[in-house]
Amino acid sequence: MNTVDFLNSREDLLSPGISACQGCMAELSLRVILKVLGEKTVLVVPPGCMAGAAVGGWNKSLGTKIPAAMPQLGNSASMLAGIKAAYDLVDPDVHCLAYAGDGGTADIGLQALSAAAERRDNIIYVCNDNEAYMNTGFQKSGTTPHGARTSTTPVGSVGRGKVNFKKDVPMMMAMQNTAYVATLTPAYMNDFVEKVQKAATIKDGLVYLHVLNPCPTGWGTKPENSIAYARAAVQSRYFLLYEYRNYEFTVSAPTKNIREPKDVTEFLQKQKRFAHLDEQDYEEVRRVVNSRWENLKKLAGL
Ligand SMILES: Cc1ncc(C[n+]2csc(CCOP(=O)(O)OP(=O)(O)O)c2C)c(N)n1
Ligand SMILES: [Mg+2]
Repeated sequence: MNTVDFLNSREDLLSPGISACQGCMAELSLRVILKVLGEKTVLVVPPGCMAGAAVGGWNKSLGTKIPAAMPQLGNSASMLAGIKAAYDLVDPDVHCLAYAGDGGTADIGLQALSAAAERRDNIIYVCNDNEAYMNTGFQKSGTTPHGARTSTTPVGSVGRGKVNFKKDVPMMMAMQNTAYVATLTPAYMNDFVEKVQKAATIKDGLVYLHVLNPCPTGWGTKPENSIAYARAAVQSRYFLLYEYRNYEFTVSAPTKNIREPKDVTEFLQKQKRFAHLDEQDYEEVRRVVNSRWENLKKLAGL
């Protein structure tokens, strides 16, 4: 069955319509993940866009058809590990899923996440990376890229966007031998669905899925172009698609099959958060993108 038919055959477990911003890829990604994992899933979503828009729900009812709860911003992994321990007593096949933002993952929730991976708690932890604290008004996070304008890394007489570079959380998780790590984005839906399907089969520890989800509101892009930005991120090697399991890295087909990578400007140029960047900045981004790709090739033995 092809991916479209497969997804159409699965029950939609998220509130109908779109309750987030137009063009929000975080909502699409969560919808697909829930379709793949199915109704025997328990969800936690810490404060952030998806807790507010999709899961917290309206009129005192949940926005999901499955049990969902909101942990604190920093403790999703530890709270979910406790939920999983309780479910293991009644039904070990229940998927325990966290869908956390990049701020809740790369910054404030990192200790809880790393500890759960080290304990090999059998939970599925998804980082919805929209590259800033979006729900509270575009503040910089650890995964905000170099140069990006946010409300805490302004552009003008006081600065030129974020000075430091993006924290590479999936690589950190691989380096601590997390049971399964994958990077994914909804622009490559076959790859996306395959990785979530694989995540559902992992029984020996924590699954960490890092999803790049363009955010039109925070990035200053048109809602109808979100998928195009996600595709440009992959095609320029700004965002590398790969998997890690048992000390082995595998570069995923959409990244592996790139013959002529697009220039990073394909990804950066029409985003308002990068509007102030000049050729020297682009060159710096190219240098980092290239180093990360060379590093991944070595790890994957390419
Ligand atoms: C300890 C703590 N600090 C700050 C907040 C306020 N807060 C709520 S949502 C949010 C943004 C979270 O950003 P991210 O995790 O990237 O998720 P996004 O909003 O981008 O989906 C913040 C800072 C909070 N809830 N708890
Ligand atoms: Mg975010």
